[in-house]
Amino acid sequence: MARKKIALIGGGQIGGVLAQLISLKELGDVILFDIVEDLPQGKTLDIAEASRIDGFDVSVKGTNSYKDIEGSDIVIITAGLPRKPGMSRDDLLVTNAKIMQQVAEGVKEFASNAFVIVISNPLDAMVTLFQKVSGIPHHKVMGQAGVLDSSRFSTFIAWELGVSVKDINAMVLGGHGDTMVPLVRYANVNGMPVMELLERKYGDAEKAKEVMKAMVDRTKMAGGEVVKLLKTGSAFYSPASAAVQMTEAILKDEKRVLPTCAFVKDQYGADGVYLGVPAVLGADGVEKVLEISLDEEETAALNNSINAVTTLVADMERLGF
Ligand code: A3D
Repeated sequence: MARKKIALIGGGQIGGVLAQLISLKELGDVILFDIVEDLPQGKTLDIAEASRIDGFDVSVKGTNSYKDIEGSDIVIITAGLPRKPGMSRDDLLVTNAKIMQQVAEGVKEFASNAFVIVISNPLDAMVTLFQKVSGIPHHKVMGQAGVLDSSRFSTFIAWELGVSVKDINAMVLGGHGDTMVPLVRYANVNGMPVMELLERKYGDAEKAKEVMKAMVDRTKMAGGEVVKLLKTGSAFYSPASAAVQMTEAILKDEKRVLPTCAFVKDQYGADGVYLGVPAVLGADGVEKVLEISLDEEETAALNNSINAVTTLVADMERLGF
């Protein structure tokens, strides 16, 4: 079987970690594209020179030419500016939309058969724009946000309960912004509801709710917390890990159920929009969106998030994108 080819568009912080992780896991040959001359070549040379030490054997190369992404099986896009302290993801809209248009043209020309995972912010709008410009079918174009947001939520729960993060199952739905919806009721530790464990820990239902609310709020603001500490950019290790998990699910036809920014048709009260939902990822990309029942509060929160996403996409369209 021919080796898979994975193109990374954007050779900045996330792009570099993606190239290293994909090489370490030998998921395929890596081509790292950036408009900055020599940057992707330098990063990939550095990574390749660790291959003897880490024991991986794939081709990992940098380029400034879209021609080199030809025949890619998967394209992961991180091109675009990250946030600086005090900025919201939506503040990046105009700058990153211009970049995304160029990227979509490049991918359309040279890798239109690829599956595409967008990471650039504002995520939901960038996925929508990429799909519109590239014309690649909806089930092959998706965004990474929910895997990371869910991992952040899971990490906070694990710390709070003093148990292994490996046993936490917690999911975040909706758009990748302040309106995201961490699903508290479904969060569990190997099947045991997190809320019950918190109530037992504190012997007080109100206190348990307070502690959970703090974790939910921290999850929603987790990207900003990292931006504030880094001062010069945003999270990059964890978004790269998240996109690699999605890549692996597709390349290995794993049928993983991962919160994905997927095109939703008449589900969760949304129709014809990209939104964070539980999706089955396999050899056909987004193979299915799984729908679960939401209570009144969860439905209201998700509707609020759908509104935020549709408003942002409408703003983007009004600006001519
Ligand atoms: P950064 O380190 O600045 O890398 C971005 C790269 O894009 C730079 O190397 C630029 O040279 C390159 N670039 C700029 N214009 C173009 C272009 N036209 N074509 C190709 N490449 C170009 O940023 P980063 O890697 O830290 O973050 C990348 C993006 O991911 C930003 O938009 C972030 O906001 C976003 N992000 C998303 C998440 C999610 O979970 C969705 C998390 C963290 C960051």
